[in-house]
Amino acid sequence: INNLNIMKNKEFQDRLVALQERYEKLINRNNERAEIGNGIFNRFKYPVLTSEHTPLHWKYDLNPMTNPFLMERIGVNAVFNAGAIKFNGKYVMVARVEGNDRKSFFGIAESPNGIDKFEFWNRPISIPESDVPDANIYDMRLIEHEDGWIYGVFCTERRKTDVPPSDTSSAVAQCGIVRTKDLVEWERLEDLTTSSSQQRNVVLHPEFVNGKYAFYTRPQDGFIDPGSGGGIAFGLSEKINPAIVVDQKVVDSRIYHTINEAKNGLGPSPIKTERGWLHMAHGVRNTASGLRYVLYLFMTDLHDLSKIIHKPGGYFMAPEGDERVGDVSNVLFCSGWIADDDGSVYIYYASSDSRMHVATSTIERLCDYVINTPEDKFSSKESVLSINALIDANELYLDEKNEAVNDSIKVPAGEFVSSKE
Ligand code: M1P
Repeated sequence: INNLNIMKNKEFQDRLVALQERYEKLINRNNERAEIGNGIFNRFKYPVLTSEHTPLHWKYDLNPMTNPFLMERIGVNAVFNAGAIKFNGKYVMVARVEGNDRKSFFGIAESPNGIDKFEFWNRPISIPESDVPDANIYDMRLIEHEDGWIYGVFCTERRKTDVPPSDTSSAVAQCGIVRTKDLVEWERLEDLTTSSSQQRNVVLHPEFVNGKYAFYTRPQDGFIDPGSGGGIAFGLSEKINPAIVVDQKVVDSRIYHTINEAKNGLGPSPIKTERGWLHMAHGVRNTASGLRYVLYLFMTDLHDLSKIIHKPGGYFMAPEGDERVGDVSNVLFCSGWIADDDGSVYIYYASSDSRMHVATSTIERLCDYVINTPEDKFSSKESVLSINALIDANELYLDEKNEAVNDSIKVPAGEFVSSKE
């Protein structure tokens, strides 16, 4: 028995050392820019948060007496759809952590530089419940509001009550709201009230609008299917607790034969720029291999938040390579970005409901992209016209073999040629 115990203890110790080494290596790995990119943003080689980034003490009973084989007792399936904020000089994500039991919860991870070395805080967040307990909570957007609070708006999912017992999958999604000053103590407010039976992808605007709290909503009839609803909407609430949006005005609707034909939803809270409010959203279309989620950008008017002033055609970012595969394949989803003081933008996006990545850009580049990318004009003929207009404009910069000439003499000195405004 003694020998057996010694062997078990050795197995435990060896496994512990191996697990710790693997974890430390992962946490301390340097990230690298992935490729030459498209000039709009840069991808990075490694995901920034995965299930492997969750601390060992969340998953393993570390007592050799009660867990002699050092088995994983609680599994973490995925880490994705994170909200993001710069807090105390650190790049912080509040990630959706999903256990093997399919329940999601929130975990805070921070990095010194925004691109690697993300490490989870000691414990997941304990979100207080409201009067009706949540079955599942996920996809928190973080908003530093001008009222002085940091808000977390998230989806709270509960089982539908008016269905027969045999229906074990119908659910209701609504918007839960919490607030904090330190990311440690979280106060739960009443859920957002709207007239919609289903509400996901709700975002709070960071500033007051006419002295009121402003929300972006996504009214839907069904849990997954938008039905007659869908589209990113905008509405005001007198108070934050309770927050009640009576009128939801659709700002960006679903459109036939576009990237958001099936549905869409706002991503993180918008970024204020000199040109307008910059928004990131996801657009969904149906395909023979299932739903495809891509990311797109648009800009709203500084003074009329419900008015889109620029909307590039097509997607900003779509799943690529390994990003295409995961629990729900062919999905990119973004609910967090950080605009840094130097104009850099860190875009935290999830791939295929499995892991988090970062892409970097700048406010200047994103505004240039949003303002100067041709709009979707809804037909193949118009797309060809856009390409021909670009070719015509490029003639000055092509040689007789139609190859680009790198001739600075042809660019008038001091003229910024890429902006049409
Ligand atoms: O599985 C893809 C995404 O599906 C939902 O988003 P939406 O309501 O826009 O369809 C959410 O469950 C989201 O978490 C998930 O990533």
